[in-house]
Order: sequence, then structure tokens, then C-alpha cells
Amino acid sequence: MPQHSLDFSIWLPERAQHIESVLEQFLPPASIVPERLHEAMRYAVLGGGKRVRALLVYAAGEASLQPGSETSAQRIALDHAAAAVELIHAYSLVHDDLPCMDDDSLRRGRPTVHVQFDEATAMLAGDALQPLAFELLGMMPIAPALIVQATQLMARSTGSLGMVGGQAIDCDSVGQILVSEQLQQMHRMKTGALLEASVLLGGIVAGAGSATRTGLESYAAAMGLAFQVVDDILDVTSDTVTLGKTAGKDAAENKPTYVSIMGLDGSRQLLQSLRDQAHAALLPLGPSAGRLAGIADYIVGRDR
Ligand code: GRG
Repeated sequence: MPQHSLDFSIWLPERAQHIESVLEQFLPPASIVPERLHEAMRYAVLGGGKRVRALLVYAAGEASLQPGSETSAQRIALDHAAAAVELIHAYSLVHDDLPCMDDDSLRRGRPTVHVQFDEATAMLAGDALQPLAFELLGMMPIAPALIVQATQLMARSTGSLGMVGGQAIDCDSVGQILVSEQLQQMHRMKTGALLEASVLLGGIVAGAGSATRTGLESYAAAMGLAFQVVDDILDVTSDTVTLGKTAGKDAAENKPTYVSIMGLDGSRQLLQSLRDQAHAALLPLGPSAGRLAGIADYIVGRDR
């Protein structure tokens, strides 16, 4: 059955399961040299995670494909892009958990990679996941011009002007008082940039026209921020077992968050307005964007 005719409540677990097998297939087997590094890469990526970024790639791709004219090459390319964003995300988590950064021992309900293996292996596993992501983008069976666009987007979103830059600001901001604009800039870069890239990659791979891309950009900007607001709320309202990572860390480390700046109620209000912005951005895209709307609600309502 084509993906666009599946109900969202069936589509979401089906796609989440599908990306697991895609990732499993793209990761080097642990049986080939260097075995320990490959084992750590697989440990970092497989067996956990909500796969929100991959879901965004698929949903944005499906919203952008011309009905009835989608090709198997486009489907394969969406698998590559969805896997690439999850590999980059996994690398960022492995490095973020290292003792020189957040120094965390729990991730996705399991010991972090440096605890399970060792620090050097964790660093190298993250290092190796990153080029694998770019290799997958380079192998997409679509027009070379689209591969170039996708690669540039991924590089820019995850480098010093995106995710890594946001992490650098975060590292420097512990114990500092940030105003809400500074906090927003940090999160737009650290968390939002890869989420936004996931949406736009889906559009690029599926050959979205400029009107669709504009809608996707506006949706992605709202959701990128909403994801972080939820994360900040859950850090104070949830617990370590439910989250699968250490709860209450932001306050314990005196980190500036949406909750510390605007309180719980203010953060919840901001979240609702970001959800509304995301839904409004999708209106021009019509019913094909239903999955993206569903993901917006899923992100806003998530409990882990
Ligand atoms: C170290 C280069 C480098 C970057 C790290 C993304 C990031 C930048 C650090 C993660 C720290 C963190 C907890 C950020 C809050 C938002 C976030 C990215 C949460 C984790 O993402 P989920 O909830 O995780 O999608 P799963 O496990 O479901 O994939």
C-alpha cells in the first residue's frame, strides 16, 4: 500500500520500524574490522530513540511528492536521508554524553556509549557516524543537483553555524543568565537546525517546488523550537525512567532553559503557539501534509 494512504496511527509505528531496518542495513556489521568501533556505532544508533528526525524526513517527503508519480528511486533516497539524519543525531548524543561535555551515564534507558565501551571508542564512534551520514546522502539515486543541495543543507545545519555552534554556545552558557532571544538562538542552532534540516531534506529529495518549500521552512522553524521547549518542560516534569536519560539535569547544573526563563506555564503557552504556527504553515500544502501535522501534535504531546 502506498505510504500516503496509511492512517497516521499506523503510519508512525510502521515508519519508525522501517527506519530501524534501514539503519541496521546501512551500518557496518560488528563482525568486520575494526569490530569494537563498529559495535559501538551500532550500539549508539540501534535499539532506541523515537526517530523523530527520520519521521520528519518521510512525512515532508510524502507531503512533497507528486501524487501518483513517486518513483522507487525517490523512496530509496528518502531512506538514505532519513538514515543520515538519525546517524548525525546519534553522533551528537554520543559526543554530548562524554565526560568533557554533559558527562552522562544514561541514554535511551541504557549506559551511554563511553560507559559501555570507553571514551576513545565513543569519540571515534561519533566521528565515524558523521561521514557515514554524508556518504548516504552522496549515494542517493536522485539528480546530482538535489544531492548537492541536500549535502550543503546537512553540512551547514550541523556545523559551527548550526548544531555544533549551538552546542558551543551551550557549553559557554552554564551559570550565565541568558535573555530569551539568546536562549532561542542557542536552541535554534543546537536542536532546531537538525530538526529543520530533516524536514527540508524530505522536501529536497522529493523535488518540492518553491511554494511547498516555503511552507516546510515555516513548519520546520516552529517545530525545531517546540521540540526544545518540550525537552525543557520534561526535564522538570518527568523522571529518569520515563525519559531514559537523567531528568532534572538542567536545574541541577544551573543551565538556562525555557522553564527557568519563562516558567512552566509560560513555556506551555509558547508551546501551544508554536504548534499553532506549525499547523498554519501546513495549510497551503493541503491534505498531503497531514502526517507533518500529526508529528507536530506528537512532538508537543510527547512524554519522553
Ligand atoms: C556534541 C556536536 C554535539 C552536539 C550535541 C543535540 C545535542 C547537540 C545535544 C543533545 C543534548 C540534548 C539532550 C538536547 C535536547 C534536545 C534533544 C536533542 C534531545 C534528544 O533528542 P530525542 O528526544 O532523542 O529525539 P531520541 O533518543 O528519541 O532520539
